[in-house]
Amino acid sequence: MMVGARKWASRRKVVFIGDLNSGKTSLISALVSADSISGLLLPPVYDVCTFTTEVNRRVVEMELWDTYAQRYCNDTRMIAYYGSVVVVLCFAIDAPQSFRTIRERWYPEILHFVLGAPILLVGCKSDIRLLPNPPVSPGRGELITPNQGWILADEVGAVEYLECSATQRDSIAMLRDALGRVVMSCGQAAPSNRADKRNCTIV
Ligand SMILES: Nc1nc2c(ncn2[C@@H]2O[C@H](COP(=O)(O)OP(=O)(O)OP(=O)(O)O)[C@@H](O)[C@H]2O)c(=O)[nH]1
Ligand SMILES: [Mg+2]
Repeated sequence: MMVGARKWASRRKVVFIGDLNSGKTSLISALVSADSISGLLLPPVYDVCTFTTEVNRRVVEMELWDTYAQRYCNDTRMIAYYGSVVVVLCFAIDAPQSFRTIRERWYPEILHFVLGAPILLVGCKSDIRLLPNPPVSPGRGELITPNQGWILADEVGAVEYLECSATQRDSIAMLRDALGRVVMSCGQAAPSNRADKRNCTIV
């Protein structure tokens, strides 16, 4: 379909995965809201929302699927995985446990359910790095460094690694552009058991 000089590409599914409190919902809220978000972010009203961006004058429409880490939500997460063409894998830079879980839980799960979907690795809550005395909760340890993020991105074969702040909207535009490019480079929603591996081209 053509609208003016812009072409519309069909809607594609993107799933957001990561630990409890890693910042998935806030990231989605920041992506879909035009204005800056300050203070506490609202809990999700919808678990799926549509989001439109433009890449090379092509309108890319996505379905952003929010998920929950809890075991009792495994079934609904499976539904979210089904047919997703891109995975946004989130951890919070102030929660090393959420970083470790990427390796131990989320990456194996992704390989199992959406093998071949490109991964965007996102270090959420990057604003915390800029605080004079970053609050490190008991048992949490040090903040995750950008270098650690890049190493993990390499390990999981992520096509991009970004650090974002949903509250400050830092790098949200970069995430939107990266998502648009990656989604655009992928084919139509595919069945979750497809065997081809990372066959997308980044445009
Ligand atoms: N400082 C800071 N806090 C954030 C940011 N994004 C989210 N938070 C806070 O982190 C907490 C968790 O954020 P959510 O977006 O609900 O995280 P989630 O991954 O959706 O959590 P679950 O749905 O419970 O799995 C909330 O208290 C947010 O206000 C951010 O960019 N910076
Ligand atoms: Mg959430």
